Amino acid sequence: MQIHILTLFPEMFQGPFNTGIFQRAIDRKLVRVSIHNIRDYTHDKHHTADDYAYGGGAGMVLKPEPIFEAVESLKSEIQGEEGVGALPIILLTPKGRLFSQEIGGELSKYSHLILICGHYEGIDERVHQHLVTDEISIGDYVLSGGELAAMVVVDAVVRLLPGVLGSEVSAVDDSHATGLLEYPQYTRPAEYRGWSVPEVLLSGNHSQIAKWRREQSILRTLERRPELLDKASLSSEERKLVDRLKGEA
Ligand code: 6GU
Repeated sequence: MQIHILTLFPEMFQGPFNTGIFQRAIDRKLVRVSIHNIRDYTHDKHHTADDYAYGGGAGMVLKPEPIFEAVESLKSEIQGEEGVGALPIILLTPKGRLFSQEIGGELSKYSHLILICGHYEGIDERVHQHLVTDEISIGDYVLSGGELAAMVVVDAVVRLLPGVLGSEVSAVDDSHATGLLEYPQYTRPAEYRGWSVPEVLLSGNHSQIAKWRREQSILRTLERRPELLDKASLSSEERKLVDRLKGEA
């Protein structure tokens, strides 16, 4: 997958993509991330990317021209390559649809993504109306710009690309992959400061372990994020368990 990020602050992207799982994915050529400075697509000598809002009010608005030109230039470059299908052009903005594991999964299917980092003050409406194909927010709070949100989305998507994680199963049990929060994990020592690892995990009984983990996922989800249970796929027995526990609470 090739990911293009358009931003006014390219320096913010030093670091997150140069560590751990991400760096390994880049080294193995499973993903390429290119950062583009929106200012490089301006034509005046001050490289002006924003301007006053028509109608007045505080805050500057990102101008449409450099963003259109940057995206169009990338688009023609990308569409010259072979085997390119639909090309999502995604604006990161608190006005977007709420990002989720499911949306991460959808995005992981594309060969290319273009992400545009918006700014809190705003972006000219013609970009929303006539350029982007999708708008994403990462939560109900306001960040100063879309950069951190773009990093969040890219991280969540890259983990899902085939071959990125050590073993294919690692992503399967992740919190949210199943629609439930993940079960508790333990490693050695079996007892630490008097706190023991649950007996069943030491038993070697794989079906009992799987059953315990599944229950723990359900319990933890019920405790912390009960609304997730409405959408999770549960067996009829698990449904009954949830209804019983809800009744007790
Ligand atoms: Cl995508 N951008 C900004 N500026 N703030 C946000 C956001 C995005 N998602 C949540 N808050």
